[in-house]
Amino acid sequence: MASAEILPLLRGELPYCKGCGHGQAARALSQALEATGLPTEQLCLVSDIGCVGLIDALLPTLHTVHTTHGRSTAFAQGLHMADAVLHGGRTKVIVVIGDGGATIGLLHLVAAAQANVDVTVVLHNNHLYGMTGGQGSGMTPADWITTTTRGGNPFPPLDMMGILRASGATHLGRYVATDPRLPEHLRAAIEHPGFACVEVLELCTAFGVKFNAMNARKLKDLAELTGQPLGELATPARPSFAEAWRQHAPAPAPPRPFQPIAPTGTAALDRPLRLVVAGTAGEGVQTAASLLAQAAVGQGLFATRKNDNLVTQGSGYSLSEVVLSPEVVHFTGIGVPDLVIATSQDGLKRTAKAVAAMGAGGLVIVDEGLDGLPGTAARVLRLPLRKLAGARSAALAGLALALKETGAFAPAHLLAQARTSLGEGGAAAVSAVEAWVGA
Ligand SMILES: Cc1ncc(C[n+]2csc(CCOP(=O)(O)OP(=O)(O)O)c2C)c(N)n1
Ligand SMILES: [Mg+2]
Repeated sequence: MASAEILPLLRGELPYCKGCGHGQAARALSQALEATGLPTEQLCLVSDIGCVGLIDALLPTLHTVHTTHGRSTAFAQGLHMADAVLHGGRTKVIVVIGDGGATIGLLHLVAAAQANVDVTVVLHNNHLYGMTGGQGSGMTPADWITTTTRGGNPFPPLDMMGILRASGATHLGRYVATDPRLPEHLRAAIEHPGFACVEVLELCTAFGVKFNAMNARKLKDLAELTGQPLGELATPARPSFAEAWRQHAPAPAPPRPFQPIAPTGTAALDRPLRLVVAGTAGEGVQTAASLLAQAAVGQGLFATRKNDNLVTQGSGYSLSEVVLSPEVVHFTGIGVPDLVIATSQDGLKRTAKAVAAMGAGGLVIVDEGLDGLPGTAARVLRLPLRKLAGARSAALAGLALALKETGAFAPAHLLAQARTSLGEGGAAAVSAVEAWVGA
C-alpha cells in the first residue's frame, strides 16, 4: 500500500492483484510526475479501459479523463492540440493504456506519433487482456498460453516501439516494471516536448504467471527472446506538433460576408411564409436563400433555413427550405409549402411532390425552360429566370420576384443585402435581377 507520506500524488490502496506490474508502474509514474515539479493543475492523465485504467482514483489531484477502450491516445491528442493552439500548450497530457488497448486502438497511437503531439503514452504491457480474464492481445508473445491461445500463441507479438518509431515518434523506451530507474525514464519521456511512449513490461500475476513459466527475471529475458530490446530507442528529432502548427497554421479566416443592412422593420408579412427554393448544386441556391434569410432578419422578421443537397455536394439538386415569420419560428419543418421556386430541372424534380400537393393559395415560380411540372392547384408563374438573370442568379431572381408577388417585404431589401454581402463580384448579377424585377 502506498501512503500519502511516501508518494504525495498517489493516494489510497492500490487495487491491483499482489505482484501485478500495474502497481510498480503506478508508483513509478507518480514519482516521475512529482519529479517534473509541474503543478498538478497542469497535468492531465487520460486512462484507457482495463485493470490499467483503475489508476484515476489513485491520483485524485490530477485532471483525469477515463476514456473508451483503445481510444485514450486520441482523446489525449485532441486535448493537447486544443491546448497547444488555444492556450500555448500549458498542459502535460499523459496516457495510461494497456497492451490490449494499444492494439485495439493502434492507429490512434500511430496518428499521435505522426503528429508528434506532446503526449506521453505509458504502455503497460502485461502481455494480455487482464481485466477480462487473460485473453491474448496483439502484444502477447509467441507460444504464450492465454485463455484464447490454449495451445500457445501462434503469432509473434507486435513490436509497438518499432511501429511508433516508423510512425515518427520522437522519444521511445522499453523497460521492465521493476527497473529502479523507471521513474527517471518516465520523467524524461514526460519532459520530452513531443510524442513519447514508454513500454513497461509487466507480469500479470493472475493470468500471465498462471499459464506461463514467468517471473520477474524472465521478464527481462522475454525482451531478448522477442527481439524487442530494453532501453531507450534511437529516434530522429523533428518538430513537435506545436512547432509544426506555428509554421502551418492557416491565416485567420476572413469574416463571413454577413453584413446585415440597416434594419427598417417594414415587413408586411403577418403570418409565416414557408418556401422552398430548389435548383442545381453550384448555381447559387444556398447563397440566395441565405441572403433572403439575412434580409428578412434585417426587416424585423424571424427566419430559419434547412438545406439539402446530395452527398456529392457539387452535383445534382440543391434545395433550401426557408421559413419567414413575424413570430419566433418554433417548427422549422415544411409540410406543404406556400411557395416553391424551381430554377432547374434538378430542382423541379426534387420539389414536384410538394408542388402537386399545394393548394389554391400557393405560388409556384419555375423557369420557363423546365419540363415535367405536375398538376397543381397553386398559381404558377413560368418565367425566364435563367435567361434573364443567368443560371447562377436564377434563384436570387426567383426570390426577388416571390417577394414582390407575396408582398412579404420589398425585394429592394433582398437586393441591397445581396449587394452588400456579395460585393463587387456579385454586382452585375444583382443589377440584372434589379432591372428585371423592377425593385
Ligand atoms: C470497446 C471495448 N471492447 C472491449 C471491452 C472489454 N474489455 C474491458 S477490459 C479489456 C481488456 C483490457 O486489456 P488491456 O488493455 O491489456 O488492459 P489490462 O486489463 O491488461 O490492464 C477488454 C477487452 C471494452 N470495455 N470496450
Ligand atoms: Mg494488458
